[in-house]
Amino acid sequence: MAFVLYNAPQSTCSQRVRFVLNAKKLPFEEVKLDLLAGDQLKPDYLALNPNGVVPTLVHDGTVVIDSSVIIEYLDEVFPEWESFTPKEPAKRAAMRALMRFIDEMPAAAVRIPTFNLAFLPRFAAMSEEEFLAFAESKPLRKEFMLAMGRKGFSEKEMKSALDRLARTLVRMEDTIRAGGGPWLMGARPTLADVSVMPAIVRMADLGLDTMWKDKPLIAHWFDAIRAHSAFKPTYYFGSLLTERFPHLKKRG
Ligand SMILES: N[C@@H](CCC(=O)N[C@@H](CS)C(=O)NCC(=O)O)C(=O)O
Repeated sequence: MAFVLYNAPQSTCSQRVRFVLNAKKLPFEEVKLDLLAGDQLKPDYLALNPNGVVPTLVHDGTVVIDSSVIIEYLDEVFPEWESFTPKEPAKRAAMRALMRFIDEMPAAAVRIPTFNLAFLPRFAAMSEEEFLAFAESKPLRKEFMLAMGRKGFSEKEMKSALDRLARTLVRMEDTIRAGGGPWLMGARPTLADVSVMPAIVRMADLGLDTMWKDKPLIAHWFDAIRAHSAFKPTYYFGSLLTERFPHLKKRG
């Protein structure tokens, strides 16, 4: 049994997969791609993942793409050590509904402050032609890059992304309360917790953790996920933006 994970240390989608592999104590070879250099757009990688994004998992020759699909696959094939999927179909459906919400809302919204605050200097340093060619070569993220441009997302777009993150926190707090906590669906973590984890970690990394200062259930949830044995090996040094981009630290 062999796993190869094509990913990037700081990639939120990759962090979901590393967390589940670590929780299940499944050893994996990690191939680290430099996303700002465009490793994800090279022909060899596009042959594995035509979306030109990370992560991609290769399990004994089987290629699985998309982080939500990968973590469901791992939990189905290896329920050992810790299973992150409830047994009852109704609860499974509720978990999957949360995962879709998370992919659509916080996972997408958190990219806006991430790119504006962390990655923009890299793009601002490119010529307009270089930048347009880079954007053009992205199968999934071309429009996102063009909307951002070399000057970054507008204040209006930043505000709207922060509003979507704020609405996610309300949904999270309500969901934890309804299930009795400390996790989204009650006493055990599920794939929904794993799905939302990187967006919440990213918010804290960008100094946005003040957004849940009046939400003790989220603070408690955050403590619980950070205390999970899979957390530390997932967030090895270089996984946080503040560890990779010194200009973010200077912001305080
Ligand atoms: N739905 C996909 C999204 C993957 C995705 O957006 N990956 C980002 C990193 S978190 C990426 O590879 N970005 C590269 C790029 O924008 O060119 C998944 O969950 O796997």
